[in-house]
Amino acid sequence: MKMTFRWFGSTDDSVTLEQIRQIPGMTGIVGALFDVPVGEVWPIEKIAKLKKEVEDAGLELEIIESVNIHDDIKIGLPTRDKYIENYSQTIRNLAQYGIKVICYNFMPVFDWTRTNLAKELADKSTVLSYEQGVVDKIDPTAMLETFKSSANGFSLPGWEPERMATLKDLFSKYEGLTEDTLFDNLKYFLEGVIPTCIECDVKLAIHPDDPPWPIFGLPRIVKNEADLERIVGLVDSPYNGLTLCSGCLGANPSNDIPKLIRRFGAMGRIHFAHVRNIYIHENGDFDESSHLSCDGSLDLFEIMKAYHDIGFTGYIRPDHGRMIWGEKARPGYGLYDRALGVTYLNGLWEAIGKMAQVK
Ligand SMILES: [Mn+2]
Repeated sequence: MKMTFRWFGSTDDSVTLEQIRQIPGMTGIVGALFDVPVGEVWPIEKIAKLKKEVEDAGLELEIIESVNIHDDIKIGLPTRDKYIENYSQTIRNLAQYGIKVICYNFMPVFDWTRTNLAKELADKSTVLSYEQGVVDKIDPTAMLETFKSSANGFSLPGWEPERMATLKDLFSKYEGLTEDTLFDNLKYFLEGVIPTCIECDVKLAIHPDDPPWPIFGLPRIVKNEADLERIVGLVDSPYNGLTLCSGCLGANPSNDIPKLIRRFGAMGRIHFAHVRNIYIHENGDFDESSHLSCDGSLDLFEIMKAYHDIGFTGYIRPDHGRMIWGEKARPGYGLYDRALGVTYLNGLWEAIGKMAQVK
């Protein structure tokens, strides 16, 4: 595996490349261009600048999270062909600079949803949390306001103000869209871009829905094993792959994460691993916990063992962390707790590897 760390760029991240470089075992950055509007081609010059910046810091830039999909593609509007062509051109541009994997999601309107970005735990650390009762009652616009006021001044990927300004309009465009139509639209998108992926040797890796069930009446199609199976079958190519996010899929206790890793890993379809833990309450609400198995509901040892057993050589990142030690950062994306997560995952990996040799 290649240990990586998500970074939002020199102007919009409290964490520096130098700090990331000093985390033991760190090899690369999970980067993106956050100032290119969704649907537009990522310009060569901006990609080149990011690549140089990361490499000058002694790190690699081989994976992008995310190149977002324009809503017209997800809705299936006639204008989608133009956006699919733009996406293909972005793939070509990224390939020129050594990008190997592109993470994306296919969630209507919202990339991810939480009801509290700073829930205080018993140890006074704060975490992102989700309460279904709040989502059931709240208007999405009101949720956006809550997010803005508790994001410590940082932008939140997927909740960009420009896009959210048209929230009502977006919701009306998605009206009547079913899971089946969304699958059809994903297939249309994949059939459009996978030939370019093959030509450029860039693998796509779809991120699961967060949380993995429908919210605000919008359909979701990356929720469970059956969905993942359907997705990898839409275009039968290793370039049509997955980002296996343990914290997202794991929010539904019937998703057996180690089983999913073994199954789709054996098919060579997992290109990116997001590994984090969550604590699921009795009513199904959840908090993002520390990575340690005993702090959450997921067994991180079993998850890392599954990756080890499939001989995983792809990219991995600690995903989110708690806010600890007085750090002020983008919620979920501070330095300290994610660095602790990396060290824990590396520790599990080393132990599992050595134990396997003893046998
Ligand atoms: Mn994730």
